[in-house]
Amino acid sequence: MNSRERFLKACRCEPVDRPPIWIMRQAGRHLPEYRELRADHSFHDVVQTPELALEVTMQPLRRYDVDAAIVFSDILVIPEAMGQPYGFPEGGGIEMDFAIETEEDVDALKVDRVEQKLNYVAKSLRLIKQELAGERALIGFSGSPWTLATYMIEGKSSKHYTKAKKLFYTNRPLFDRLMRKITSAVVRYLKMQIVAGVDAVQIFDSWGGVLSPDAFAEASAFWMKKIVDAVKDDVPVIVFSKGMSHLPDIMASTGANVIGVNWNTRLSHVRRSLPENVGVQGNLDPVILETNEATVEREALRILEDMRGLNGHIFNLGHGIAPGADPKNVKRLVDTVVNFK
Ligand code: 1CP
Repeated sequence: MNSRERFLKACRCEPVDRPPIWIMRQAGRHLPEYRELRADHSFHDVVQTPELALEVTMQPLRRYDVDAAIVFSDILVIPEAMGQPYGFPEGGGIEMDFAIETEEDVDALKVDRVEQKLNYVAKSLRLIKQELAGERALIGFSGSPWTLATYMIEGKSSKHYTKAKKLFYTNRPLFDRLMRKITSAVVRYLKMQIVAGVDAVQIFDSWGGVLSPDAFAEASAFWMKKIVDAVKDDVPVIVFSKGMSHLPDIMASTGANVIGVNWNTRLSHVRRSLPENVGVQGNLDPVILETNEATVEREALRILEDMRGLNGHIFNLGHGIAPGADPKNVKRLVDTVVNFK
């Protein structure tokens, strides 16, 4: 069983020799070779130049025996392709060129040329696919409509998501109008990634957990289900709504094959609360990768033992890796999972 087969079997809750592993945001700032490359190229350059995106995507695969690659890109390429560019302010986080506030703003967003504008992602995916040669799985991704909407409505990274929530609670017609557009752009984008050869896709709903259960169902899960319905016949879909794994019924309503789980829940409990054919992905606390190798191994084994005998587990962190993670610790994590019997 090679890595790609192991990963795909786990997505379908079939038995595997050991859980597959990859790490959310495995390429990027925790790797010195990434920081070195970024000294000469802007983030946008790396994302939009297929040869550079290939290089950065492959960097973690040279160091670690992860079972999957995830294309180097960002969730914010969708608003950018719709006509709302983003940048990086001095103090960190994200800044959009403007915020979406009115009906005119929503109507000005374009959906029809998303594939052409994001064709560089398709090119990167073809290069990566070739390099992986069927040995390791290739994951494509998108932001969820809700998570993208938070950036688009707030106009930047946010702490409390007040503008986005207010629009949802006080102007549903306008909120839904925006969500319909984002959702159809995401569907077109993921279909393009599938044509380019991805083995699976993940929807990053990083800010789903800031909503109450009913608001989450209507503002996020409802729209993710439309995306899952549109692509699930082609490839397995992983839905990661950070901070929502205590509501497995709503998570399962998205129709996802696999649910991403944050670290504050017991993984086996979530797995048993989901329908038999829905797997889980997770859920090591990313901070553990900033400790030491013995701690990493002990905490990884805790999760592996908790999940022993249960199919449908993809090992991962409970959220993206932090820039402060030590590559030695990451290697120990991956080796612990790879050697687990
Ligand atoms: O080079 C740099 O310093 C820029 C930092 C960076 C990186 C490495 C950004 C800006 N994006 C990325 C790559 C990225 N982003 C990947 C591919 C890397 C990989 O997985 O190997 C992926 C999957 C993302 C997805 C992403 N972007 C998410 C969802 C994932 C998550 O961790 O929740 C989110 C919320 C973003 C927005 C974003 N892009 C970049 C930053 C710094 C942020 C977060 C800003 C914020 O906190 O609001």
